This record gives sequence, C-alpha cells and structure tokens, in this order.
Amino acid sequence: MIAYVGIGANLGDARANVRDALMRLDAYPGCRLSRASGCWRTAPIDSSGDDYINAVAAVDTGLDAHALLAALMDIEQAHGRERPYRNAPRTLDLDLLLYGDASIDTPTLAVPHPRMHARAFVLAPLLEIAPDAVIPGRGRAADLLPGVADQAIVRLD
Ligand code: PH2
Ligand code: MG
Ligand code: MG
Repeated sequence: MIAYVGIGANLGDARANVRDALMRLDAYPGCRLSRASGCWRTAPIDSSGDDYINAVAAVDTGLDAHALLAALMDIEQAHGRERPYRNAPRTLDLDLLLYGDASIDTPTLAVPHPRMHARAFVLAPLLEIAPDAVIPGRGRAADLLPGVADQAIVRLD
C-alpha cells in the first residue's frame, strides 16, 4: 500500500527535524520511504509561531492505516512532540494524508486528512511526488492547487 504522509515542523531546527522524520519513516518496521518532496517554507495557517517547514512523503507500507498512524505518533514522540493546545508550534507533526484510495472515518483517524485539500503546504509538496494524486471525495490535487494560491509557500533548495 502506498500512503502519503504530511510532515511539518516550526520549533527547533525544523528542517533537520523534517529530514530526520524521513529517515525514521524509512527505518520503521513495515514501512519504506518510496518518495519524498523537497522542503517548503510555509506561513502558519490557523497556527502561531515561526514559519513552518513542510514536506510530503510517499511510504510503501504493509501496516494497516491505524498501525501506520501509531507509527507516525511514535516518530512524533521521538522528537518530544508536545500538545499544549490545538495547532501549537511543534517540533514535528506527521499526518496521514492518504492511504491508497481509502476513505476512513473512525473516532481516531480520518483519511483523507479532512483539511488537506485546502492547504497549499500539503498540496504543493504532494504534487511534486504524485502529480496525478486524487483525494477521495475532493478530486485531483492538481485541480485544487489554484484555490489555495493565496497561501504563502516557497520551495527551498
Ligand atoms: N499544520 C497545522 C496548522 N497550520 N501551517 C503550516 N504552514 N504548516 C503546517 O504544517 C500546519 C499549519 C496543523 O497541523
Ligand atoms: Mg497537521
Ligand atoms: Mg498532526
């Protein structure tokens, strides 16, 4: 199964945290990093603090969606993720964006990620590695990007 994971950080050395998350995804039992976008500097959306560094990873995994979510939380914890309040600045945030073409809605997991279609910091890096990506219930990611063109994002070298 190919899953897409959104990576974000805006505390500490955010870019190093994103890079480390990519390595940890590749090393995690049952997961292999298949593709990774570059890093993007993005203005906080519904959040405070410094600009974020965002990226998206394609992960080839044998884990089911809930086990993959647990893996993402494990990696967040390895970075000392704290949750003092909603959308607080964070050392590392890993969000399960897409799990194949599945639609999942349970108390602990919603896939596709419910806000991904409205966030340039997700759509732009996703399209870098999956130009034909389709968000179940929302359509082609490429068709959604113009709708978020007002959000400030810059691709880093
Ligand atoms: N994540 C959020 C809320 N706002 N803004 C940016 N630019 N990047 C993020 O990763 C992000 C956000 C909630 O997880
Ligand atoms: Mg998030
Ligand atoms: Mg999250």
